Amino acid sequence: MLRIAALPVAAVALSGCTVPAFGARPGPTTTSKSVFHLWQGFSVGAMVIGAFVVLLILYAVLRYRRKGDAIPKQTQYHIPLEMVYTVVPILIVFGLFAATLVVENKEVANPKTNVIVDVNAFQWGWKFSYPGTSTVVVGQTTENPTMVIPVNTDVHINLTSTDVIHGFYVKAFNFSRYALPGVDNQFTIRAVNTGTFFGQCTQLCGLYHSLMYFQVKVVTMDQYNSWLSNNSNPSAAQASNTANQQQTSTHVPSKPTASSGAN
Ligand SMILES: [Cu+2]
Repeated sequence: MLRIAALPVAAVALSGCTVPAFGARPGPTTTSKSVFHLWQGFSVGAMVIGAFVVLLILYAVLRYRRKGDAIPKQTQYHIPLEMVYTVVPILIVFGLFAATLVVENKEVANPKTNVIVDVNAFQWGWKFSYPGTSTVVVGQTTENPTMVIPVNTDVHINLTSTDVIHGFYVKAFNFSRYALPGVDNQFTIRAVNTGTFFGQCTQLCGLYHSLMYFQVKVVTMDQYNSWLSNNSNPSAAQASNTANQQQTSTHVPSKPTASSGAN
């Protein structure tokens, strides 16, 4: 019985790519792929158990359907069977818990790296600054600022908020974190595919929350380095730092091309 239950789990572990996606996507980062495989494992497990339960129900319905008025033999207190149906679900829950723990530990691991991005959320936009350089990208609402990061490299993110709670969410990364005022939320992303990925604020944070977009662009290390030097702007970095300190909730974008269907 346990061996049968272990089969689909082994199938997922050994050949994650041939198992159906169940509506999710592997995404471009190491952790997005882990989350995806966890989702596949949960889905396969749920389907196996669901099928098992349906078969048992069908068996009971057909085998013990009413045949005359005699009450069939009543049985209870089958201790071994009761132990099995208590212990097996507990083992399954432990298995799901352990698999989740492994993936979550990957998500919160912060390996040492030289690539650091300070991500600051504010009403209603994002500021991406690269410590040790004078490169700063700021954009609000429809300006859609872009965070550029190198591929196959651990990128350490320091996530903060200037005013209220925001949510840093990149759908393709299968990842979301709060940006909290007064809290430095740290995490590490390691993208293994290049590309441009859509991100947005996921915490209702005020008037133009629905326009609080950004992009993450994953490029090669060479492209990243040349982008950094091309966008280095000491005076802008200085100005942006000062501006950031002065940002208030009255900072309203000049042209909010609001489309209510945008979000
Ligand atoms: Cu927000």
